Amino acid sequence: MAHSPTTITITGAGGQIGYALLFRIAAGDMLGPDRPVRLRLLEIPQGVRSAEGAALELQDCAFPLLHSVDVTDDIGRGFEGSELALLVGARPRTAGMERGDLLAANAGIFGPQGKAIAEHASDAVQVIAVGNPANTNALIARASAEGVPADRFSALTRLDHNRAVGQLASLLDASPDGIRDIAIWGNHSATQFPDVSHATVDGTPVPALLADRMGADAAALWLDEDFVPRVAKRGAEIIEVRGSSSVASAANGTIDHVRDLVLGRPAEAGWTSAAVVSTGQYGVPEGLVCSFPVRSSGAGYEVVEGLELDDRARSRIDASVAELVAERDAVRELGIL
Ligand code: NAX
Repeated sequence: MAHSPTTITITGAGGQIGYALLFRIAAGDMLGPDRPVRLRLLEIPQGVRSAEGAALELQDCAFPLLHSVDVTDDIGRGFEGSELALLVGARPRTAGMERGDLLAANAGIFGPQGKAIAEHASDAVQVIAVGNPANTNALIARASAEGVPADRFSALTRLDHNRAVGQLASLLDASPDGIRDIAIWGNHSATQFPDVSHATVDGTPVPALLADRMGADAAALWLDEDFVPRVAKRGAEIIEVRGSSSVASAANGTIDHVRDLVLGRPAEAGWTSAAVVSTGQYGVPEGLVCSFPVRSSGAGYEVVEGLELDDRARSRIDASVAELVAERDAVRELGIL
């Protein structure tokens, strides 16, 4: 039976990531070749022309799956009937801006969007925060979306996950396909912990592979001083080399995140990573939007539980979670939560 069109809202659709995302969604890369899409591009007035330009180009692609495109700066209309709300537009940090200022500016975006989602979106809506600070923006949207269940909110750490897979594939001369069970823990920030302690390459444990290749001490050093900071600070590296921030890879991570969330991820593909609302797993305070290793059978992400964490992992995860707690507390101090 033919699927009816899925209604997808993309905020910040006139921006860079929006431009990389829209064409892949319309081509069927996100929901597959049998699901038509109805796109709602939500912008602020200054971004509407750019989104309208993208809409013209979408028309020029004549994508068979593209049911319709609606560009608006009306928040209620933007989320009307939305089944997938991709919250990409955000207020970037500018020179001299303190964390509190950044959180307050983004609360002014993600709070009203959460409320509009509760009022206008489909009962089945899934909300994905991409705009930074992504974890706390998801927390703010959730707090403002009365009646929408917590498990409908997630934030993007799939780009970090893919970056970790890419780094390991390159070092070990392996195909990314053969790499399983990497995990990104914590915040989508420089404090995140990319964890390979449970990972395998073509079935062989990564810690053993690294120790064989460089010796156990050198492997531990490589992980702490090369791999972890390289993945965690990859965004800054891209800016330095490319002269502007990650765009195509961020759009690709978003596509991967939503596809696995909605269509499920084959068990043989192993885990992936996503920031979801904690229910207290691994001691992460309830309600924080924290990145965990996750699985999906197509009805949302489930945290992979019961993994053993050594002292190194525990202290790195605790440090990133402490940053999430500080962000949440700063938002509370502003009277937003
Ligand atoms: P751009 O500045 O190119 O685009 C942002 C767009 O959002 C603009 O068109 C702007 O008009 C629009 N916008 C601002 N406020 C809005 C509102 N209230 N409603 C609707 N639209 C609004 O940024 P871009 O490069 O596209 O990045 C978007 C966000 O993604 C940024 O916050 C960025 O930091 C974040 N990223 C998140 C990543 C992740 O892995 N979670 C990685 C990539 C990226 O850094």
